[in-house]
Amino acid sequence: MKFQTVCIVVIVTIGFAAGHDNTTFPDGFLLGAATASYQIEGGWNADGKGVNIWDTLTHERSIYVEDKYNGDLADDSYNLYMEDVKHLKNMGAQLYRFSISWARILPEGHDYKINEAGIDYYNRLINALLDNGIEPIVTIYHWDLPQKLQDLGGWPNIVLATYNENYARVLFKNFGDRVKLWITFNEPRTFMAAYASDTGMAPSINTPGIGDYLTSRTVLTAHANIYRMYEREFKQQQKGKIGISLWNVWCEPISTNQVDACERYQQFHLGLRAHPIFSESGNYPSVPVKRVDHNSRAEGLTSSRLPKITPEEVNCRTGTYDFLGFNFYTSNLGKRGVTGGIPSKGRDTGAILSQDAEWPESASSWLRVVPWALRKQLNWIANAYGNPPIFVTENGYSDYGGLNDTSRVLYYSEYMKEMLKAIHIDGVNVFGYTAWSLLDNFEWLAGYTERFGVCDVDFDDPNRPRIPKESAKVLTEIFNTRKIPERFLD
Ligand code: GBH
Repeated sequence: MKFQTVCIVVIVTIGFAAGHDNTTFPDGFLLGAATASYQIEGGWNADGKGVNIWDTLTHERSIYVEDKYNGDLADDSYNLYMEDVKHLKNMGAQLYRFSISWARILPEGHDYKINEAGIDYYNRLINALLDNGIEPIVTIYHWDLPQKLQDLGGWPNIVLATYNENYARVLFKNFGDRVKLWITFNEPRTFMAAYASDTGMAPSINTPGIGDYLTSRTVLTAHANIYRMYEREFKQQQKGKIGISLWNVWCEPISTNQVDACERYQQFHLGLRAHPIFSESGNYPSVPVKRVDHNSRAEGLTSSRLPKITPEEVNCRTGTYDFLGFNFYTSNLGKRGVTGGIPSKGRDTGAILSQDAEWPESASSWLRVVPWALRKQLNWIANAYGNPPIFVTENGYSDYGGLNDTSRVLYYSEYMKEMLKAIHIDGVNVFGYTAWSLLDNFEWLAGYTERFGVCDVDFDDPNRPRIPKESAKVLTEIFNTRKIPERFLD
């Protein structure tokens, strides 16, 4: 504790010495916007693309999607990507985070059949970005698993780690000469939950407390193997950086005697993935292991539902990062208590969550506006993992649409202010930020009913015109001046 206090004081002094004020982005800080393939591309069966689990879910079980709609056309970025590049350029974005559709590159998931039209598409996009001075930051997997791999059981099947590594190699080979920032996975926490309920995200498989932990294991194996493979085969020549994007919701103790419930929540929802990669132990944090082992025994199981990490795996995993990607939107209130079926991760976690009715709402039931929580969460990460370089890969706000998005403008300015306090006052090592999202897009199970874009898209118009909202104009100002405008300072 003492040591930390000393560090913070030193950093503040350096900050002032260099002439920074707390509402200015540090030199070299990267600013841009983000999207994901299934949410924007469309072209679901164009030019040899294979079927993925979101095609299957939206076509066969559209009842799960709020407006029964799908990503068949979405923003049509498969054809209109130059429009996206134009808007990024107009905003002064330094970088663009997008994801690659696995089934567009490898229609069946395996690397024996490469779809050249898919390679061409991403080559055109990457080259257009670079021609306009925008750096690509590429997510290798943002939830659109090739259906053929789901047919083998999907992520709970450990063999997917190998197939995922083979897919990543195809990307490094084809795009690594120009792409220098890579993200292995977007939000394992979210897509592991897709194996814990049959009314949820694709593939919507009901194996709670088991399939979700197996998914988590496969992801950790794949991430580490991809990192090591890049080191062995590409890094020397391509000189890129690799991270993983983790999602978490801050947990604020509902009262001062409930701190342990929120700490446990952090360990289950963030620590289970972050600890093996970012801590020196290379292993799971101890609290979740003990609790899942205990519950497994109580349920009469001979082996724990949380598969152990072997000593060889520990060595391979720790330090497999150049940065920690972090997606952050909102906060919960937490207290001790048991919720969820037997077995389930919710039950294992032992925290009951709610939100404060005073926190301003968005169009998404889970998302309330709680800017200070970002600063607390960033500090939690910095303290837990030795202050690693953090890239905020997602942060954003949903409404029901419209160009005059005052609430989103406030959301961005308030969250950015808190992030800058974490950087300047607390010394947290955040080096980049991409706003979610560049465009209104297919918001998964919410379909097109919730809008996260800073550019409006008209989904009734087959030409999918994009129009910058008020928030895009404010981000333009922030990206260009590299500080929070005077009028948003209290
Ligand atoms: C991110 O997920 C995703 O990376 C991105 O693709 C997405 O568009 C963006 O956020 C906005 O949601 O319907 O009550 O079951 C953030 C985490 C996980 C939040 C799934 C919504 C579903 C809540 N998301 N969750 S619910």
